[in-house]
Amino acid sequence: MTALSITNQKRAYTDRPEIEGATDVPLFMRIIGVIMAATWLFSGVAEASHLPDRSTYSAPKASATIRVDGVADDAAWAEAEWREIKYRWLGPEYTAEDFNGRFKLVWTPERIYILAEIEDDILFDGHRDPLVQYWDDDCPEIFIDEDYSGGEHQFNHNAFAYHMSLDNRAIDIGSDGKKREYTDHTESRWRQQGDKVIWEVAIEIYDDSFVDDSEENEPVKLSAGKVLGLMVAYCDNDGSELRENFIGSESVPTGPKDRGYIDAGLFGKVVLHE
Ligand SMILES: [Ca+2]
Ligand SMILES: [Ca+2]
Ligand SMILES: [Ca+2]
Ligand SMILES: [Ca+2]
Repeated sequence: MTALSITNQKRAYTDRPEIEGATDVPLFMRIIGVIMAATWLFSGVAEASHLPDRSTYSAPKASATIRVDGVADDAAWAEAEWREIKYRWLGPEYTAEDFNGRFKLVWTPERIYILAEIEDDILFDGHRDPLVQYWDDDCPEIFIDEDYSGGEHQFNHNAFAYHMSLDNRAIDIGSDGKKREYTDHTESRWRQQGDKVIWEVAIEIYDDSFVDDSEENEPVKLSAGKVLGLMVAYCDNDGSELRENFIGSESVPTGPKDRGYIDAGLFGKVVLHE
């Protein structure tokens, strides 16, 4: 579809703990992940269900159909506000040319729709298999907590962390601790427009009763007044073994900044309105 700049350059970054994605990860590392989450969930710092100063996003109902095609000319997008992806969770300072991103959100009773506008100097897919180190390839990450409950969600479906791969699949960790595709929850298309990547994703919303491999799962019907937890982030890699930056739409004032895949208490609040 587009020219992906794939390089063989492999630089070892050792300053970031990599426990995301549990398959192939030793048991003790998984236990460390759970202890980390428990520590933050039950420490005095995070007594409430969410960290302080979460953003609130008022999402309008789409007045017309959105075509998920990586082209942002759908009338419904004009009704929604931009929200910046600006908090540096991992990696060194970066330039606006290296990464700049923002998103907006609208909804229908069936799905939420996210439009992300991303500037990234090099698009990189170093691990062609979408289940291998998916967070270390260029990858928008969409975190959704159906009921804005907050809380731990690493190996359960209290919340989802959809990692959108460059081939438009959605990956997260299942309740068995293994990496899985949740592509059937989503519809994803992106295209380059000048120096920007326009990425449209439609997502069906599942609640915490979701069971992996069950035929019985039904997405939640959305309506005005509903409150969800949400953040959008971007894993930026420009040719390294591990991602170089991880940048999100919510601040993380305390604790490990990359723990959104464990702790739904970081998520912002989305309120659906007519
Ligand atoms: Ca479109
Ligand atoms: Ca970049
Ligand atoms: Ca929840
Ligand atoms: Ca990149």
